[in-house]
Parts: sequence; C-alpha cells; structure tokens
Amino acid sequence: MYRAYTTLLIIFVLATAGPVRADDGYRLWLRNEPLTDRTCLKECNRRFENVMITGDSPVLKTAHDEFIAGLSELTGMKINEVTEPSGSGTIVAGTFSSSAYIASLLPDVAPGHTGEEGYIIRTVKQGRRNITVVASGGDKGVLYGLFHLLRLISTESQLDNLSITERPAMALRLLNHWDNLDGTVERGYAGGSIWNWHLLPGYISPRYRDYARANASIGINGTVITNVNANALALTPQYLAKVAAVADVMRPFGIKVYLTARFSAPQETGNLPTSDPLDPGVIRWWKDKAAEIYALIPDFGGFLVKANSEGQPGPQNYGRSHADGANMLADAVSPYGGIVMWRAFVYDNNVPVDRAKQAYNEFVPLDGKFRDNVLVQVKNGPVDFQPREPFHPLFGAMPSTPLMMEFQVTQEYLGCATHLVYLASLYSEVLRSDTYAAGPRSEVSKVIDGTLHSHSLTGIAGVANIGSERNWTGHLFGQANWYSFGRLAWNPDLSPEEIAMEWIRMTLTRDPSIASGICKMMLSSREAAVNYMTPLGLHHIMAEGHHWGPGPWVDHGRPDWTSVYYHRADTAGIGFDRTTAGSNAVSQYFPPLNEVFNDPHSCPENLLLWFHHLPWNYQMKSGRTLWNEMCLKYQEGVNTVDGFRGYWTTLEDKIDREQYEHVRQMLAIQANESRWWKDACLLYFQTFSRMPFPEGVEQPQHTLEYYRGLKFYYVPGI
Ligand code: GCV
Repeated sequence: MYRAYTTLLIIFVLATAGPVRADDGYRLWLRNEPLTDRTCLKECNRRFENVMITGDSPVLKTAHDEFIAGLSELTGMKINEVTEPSGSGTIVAGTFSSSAYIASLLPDVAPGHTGEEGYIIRTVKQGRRNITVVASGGDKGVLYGLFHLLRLISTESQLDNLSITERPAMALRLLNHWDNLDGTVERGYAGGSIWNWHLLPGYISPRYRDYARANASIGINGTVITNVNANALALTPQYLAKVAAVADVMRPFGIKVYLTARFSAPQETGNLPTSDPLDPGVIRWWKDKAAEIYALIPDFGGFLVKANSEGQPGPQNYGRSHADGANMLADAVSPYGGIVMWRAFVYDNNVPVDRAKQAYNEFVPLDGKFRDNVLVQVKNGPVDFQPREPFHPLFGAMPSTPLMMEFQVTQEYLGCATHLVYLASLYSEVLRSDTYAAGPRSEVSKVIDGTLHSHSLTGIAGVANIGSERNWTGHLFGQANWYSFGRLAWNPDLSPEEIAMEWIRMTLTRDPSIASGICKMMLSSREAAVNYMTPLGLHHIMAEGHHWGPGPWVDHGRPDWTSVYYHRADTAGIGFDRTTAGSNAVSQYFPPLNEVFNDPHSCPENLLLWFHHLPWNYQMKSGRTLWNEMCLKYQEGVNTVDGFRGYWTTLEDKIDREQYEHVRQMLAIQANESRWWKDACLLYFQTFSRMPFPEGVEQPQHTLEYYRGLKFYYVPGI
C-alpha cells in the first residue's frame, strides 16, 4: 500500500512539477509536445477526430502519415480514418483533381487558384458537422496545408471558422549546403556534414528523412547538397549513385536535389583538354552528363555554380563571359526541366578599387543575355554576409534576368553557432528594403518574387547551418534561423515577431508570457550583435581565416581580404568613402537612394561608415561625437547580451531543463565574446582616435597586444 502510494506520488509530482523532460533538440520545431490547453484539446476532438485524406501519391502518403502522427502526438486522440465525413468533425484533405468531393466543398474556388504548392484551409459547416478542408492544385500543396494545420494546433491557435489561402511567394525555396565530400562543412559550426558520403548509397541515415520532414514543414522544396567550392567528383558515377539515394529520400517530401557544378569538371574527370564553354567537346560532355544524371534522378533540380570567384574555375579562364558559362550548362539541363543558379558573388584576381562594386560591374552588362532557365543568385549585400550591409545594388538593376536571393543561415560572421542571433530580423530588413528600381515600393522582395519585372522563375536560397550535431544547428536558437528562412521564403511579408512566436511555441514553450519574453530577446539579438561587432556601418573587421572573433588590425595579404581595406581608420577618421567623391559605389543605387547614401546627414546612421569616411569628432544625431557614439554602441551590444543572460536565468524550471542549460552556457560564452569584440575593436580604433572612452563604457579587460596576440587552432568551419 505504502509502495503504491509512493509510486502514485512520484507520478503526480512528475506530471505537475513543470518541465522535467530533457529535450536534446533533435525534434526541432516538430517536437509536438502534447497540448495542455483544455479548450484547444476540446476543439481538436470536436473537429478533427475523423480524417479523410484522398490520393495515394508518395507526397500525399507523406502528408497523410505526417498529419496522423502529428495530430496524435499533439492531442493523444484516437483518430479515425474515414471515407466520408462523419461524427462532429472531419478533416478532408486532397487535391482538387484527386477528389470531386473536395472541389464540391469549395465551389467558389477556380481550378488553378492555389497552384501546385499553394492551398486552402477552410471550415465548412454541414448541419452540425464541421468539415475542415485542406485542398490544393498539387500534392505538395496538400502536404504544406496539413503542416500548416498542425502548426495552428501546435501553437494552440484558433481553429474555428478557418479561411486561409496561401501561395508561396518564391518558386524555388532552397537550402545550400556548403558540405564537402570529405564530411566537413565550410563555415559549418554544428559538427560534420549530415551526408555520410562514405556509407551512401548503401546506408540511408534516418537523419535524411528527418531533415526532409523538417524542411517540408516550412515549405522548403529543394536542397543543394554539395559545396559551391565544388568537387568534380560529385559528378562521377560513383557519387551520382549516392546523390540518387539522397534524392529518393527527399522526393516524397516534395524536395528536389541539386548539385554544384565544378566548371573544370570536363578536364578534371572527363579528361578533356579544356573546359571552354564554347568548345563543342565540352558542350557535349555536359549534355551527356545531364543525360546521365537525369537517368538516375528524373526530378534532378539542376546546378548551382560559383565561377571565377575566390580561385574557382569559370568561363573567364577561357575569355568567355558568365553568361556563356551559365547558358552552356542551362542548355544541358533544359531538356529535362532543369535550371542553373549562377552566383554573382564574384571577384577576380585583380583587386578592385572597391570590392563592393564588382558584382554589379560584371553582371549588369549581362542583363538579358542569360537563357530562360538561368537565375543569377545574389548575396543579400554587396560584400559578404556581414552583420549589416545595405542590400545588394544588383537587386532591381537586372530587370531582364531572374535574380535569386542568397542569405546565410550559418553564422559565419555572426559568432558561429555560439551566439544567439535571430536572423529573421536581418532577412526581413533586406527583403523590405526599397530599391526604387521602378519608383517607390520596389522592395527587394518584389524583385526576387518576380512581381517587379514579371518573372515566373523565382527563388531564394539559404546557406544551411545544419550539421551532424544532435540538435542539428549547434546553438538551439540556430534552429529558429533555419525555421525563419523557410517561413520568409514562403512569405517575405511575415514579421520576424510572428515567426519567432511560432517557433518558440513549437520548440520551447506555449506559456504566453515566457514566449513573449523569449521573443523580445530574439528580436533584439541581431542589433546587439551588430553593436558589439560592427556598429554604424563598419564591416569586414573580423579575424583572418576563421572569421569568428575580431581582427580590425588585419592588414596583410590580398588587400580586399584585410580589415584595414574596409574600415580605413586613420587619425583623421574612419569609414569607407563610397560617395561620388570616393569609390562612387553609391551610384550603383537608384535615385533617390544614391543621394540619400551620398550625404552623411541623410545616410542612415546604421550604414554611415559603410558609405562615408568621417572625422572622429563628427557630430551624430544624438549630439555625441562619432567616437563616443561608436564606443557606446559597442557597450550597448555587450549590455544587451548581459540582459539576455539575466533574463534567461529567470526561466530555470520554466522550460525544459536541457534546453535551459544549453542556452544558459551559450549565453555565458556570448557575453564573454561580446566583450572580446568590444575591447579589441575599441582599443584598436583608439590608437587612431586618441580619445578616451566616454562615461558608461567598461574599461577593457586586457591590452590591445593581448587581443592581437590571441591564436586559435582548429576553429570549425574553415
Ligand atoms: C563557400 C565567403 C566565405 C567562403 C565562401 C564564400 C562564397 O568568402 O568565407 O567560405 O565559400 O564566401 O560564398 O563563395
């Protein structure tokens, strides 16, 4: 009796004592923690106890299995599979063509309204019975619609009178893996590659499937599984068999596989004397290669190419243009519906006056010269994924060419996987920037979603932060960056706040006040990182090679790989003069932006030193000198992270203990590293400003010599 009582007591304590589970993060935002809200559970019982999903294609089968599994995990309900609506509520899901019944439930919806990937979720009343219809013109739309419904349930959102119509803004929503065939990941901080090339195709890791379902749940429909610094071996028969095995896992989740193409592959693995894109032998080689790939992978997506950049081979090696190279590959894959994504991140061996201008100078003259199945993939800013850059001036400047956005999800320049930096704020800032290409309201999002210049081939890519670590992304909050990339690729108008709240509710907690506290922290985290790393438009002042810590003193080697090239600090002032009197990069922007950026008084202060070289005592809008403002910005960044640490400790016992402890330790590292950035940068810049630190700025912990002397070995990602 006593023993039974004790057991009962233990069960009671476990069930009521708050989060005692240990969540290692593997399940991402799909952890489907059982609902506790009684009203929501009652609603689910009333509306969703019967499920009728029509169609039996592989994607619809995935949709069916995912929905049934998700709903059972969330609600614990016994779900009845029915062939016609019954009971008090039924979910009816399928394509318009798979079921005349579905079409009859939505008589006002014209065929084709949702497209293949969009969907409608609607509550239809039949007497006292509630039918929730999830319908699409294509199988993938049904999959995405059911994941949307699961998200509504998981976030305990309102479930009655649903009337939702969704269509993705971009056709191609891709992850780019900078994963090498040797299992390392360039700029990857979450362990090794998830692709086990050695064991493929014989062994299919369960992780591939879990990766696919996570991506499908946020609408990602393609993955480039190899590094843009490409290895020609990936295109050999041995490796193509491995790629085909990965594609087989991705297909039922609506995800296409793409590869990077090494431009010199015809010579390296094909034994041709040249890789000249106009050479008939080379053209033949790529056509045969495409035929070989499509025989193995009928839905192969196409190629992503980095050419004539950072030592990669390309058409310019043969005196040909980027368009010549891209078009040759495009012709090879076009019979199969494949595409080519040609990167605009180029810089050649001659150091330009201003690297920020180079991509524009090389690509604008090629506008209109690419085949219809080519997209030019452009990084969000003109230099390289810095904590803050202005949007890339190519957006809007190539009206006859589909431009694809490339964001970095992995945090190469944002503290690697150690810092909590919520990137939806960065993505959204860029997507919402007005290019003025066709007058006001010509936002970057309208360039890439094709509406500004009428393109139907549209896309967006995110350089993945995914690795072999158990929690996928190293830092738990890195998952939010993967999640928000997918959500913004689907709908660039979503706010960082609503995306964060979805992610928090599905990943961490449904408690409204805790969720909003965590959300606040996430929303201020990107600005905090900008402040403690590169405030006021500073950029590219990181350490050499690993790009993790500060290195404003880096001054040797190729000039446009140094820091001094970018900050140009001297006793007169600091900043890169890109005005009409300087490198004139401002002229690459449309009016009135070029004028706004050209004048330090109208230039947004958060980009001031990107465009201007200004004296240390230049007066800022706050009335402070530039030097004082810079010092206080660095300090503000540090203080914000200290605030995160303090706030996080209030969550002990309120969220899962493993999640809590993981983030607690990461924030402690981030707080130290934010001081490292502040101290190193301010001490270095002080050698030029020769001014004291203003009140409110903590004294540096070490000397400049100490920071300059720090050496690190084996930093991941190089
Ligand atoms: C894949 C930066 C990174 C490189 C990366 C390159 C690119 O230079 O440091 O690691 O190479 O961008 O985007 O091609």
